[in-house]
Amino acid sequence: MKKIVLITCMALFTMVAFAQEKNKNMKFDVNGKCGMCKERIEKAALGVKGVKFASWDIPSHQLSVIMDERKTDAMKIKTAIVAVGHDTKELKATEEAYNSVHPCCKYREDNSDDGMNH
Ligand SMILES: [Cu+2]
Repeated sequence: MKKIVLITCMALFTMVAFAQEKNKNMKFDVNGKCGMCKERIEKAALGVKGVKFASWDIPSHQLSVIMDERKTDAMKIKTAIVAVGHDTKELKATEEAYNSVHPCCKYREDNSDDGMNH
């Protein structure tokens, strides 16, 4: 019986250690088009407490973040990003937030990658 308790404790400890990384690396899709979007997305992500690094790649639409999982989680970052008008896979920006982006950043109407024109 003691052994089972010990194993359970160790398993729990391991899970917690894995779940709460200080410098957790994450990548997820964020919709956008150009350098202005990049700035807006990164600024929004970095504005979330616990986010140490954010870099959005224009051609692949991938946002890479490094965050402290004890202070934040992916959902909080996504919430901040949709609040400035950029869609993620799980969360979509409201019409109001989307309409606040610059006209050249309207990624929903036109999916062409015109990042070079800005
Ligand atoms: Cu843009």
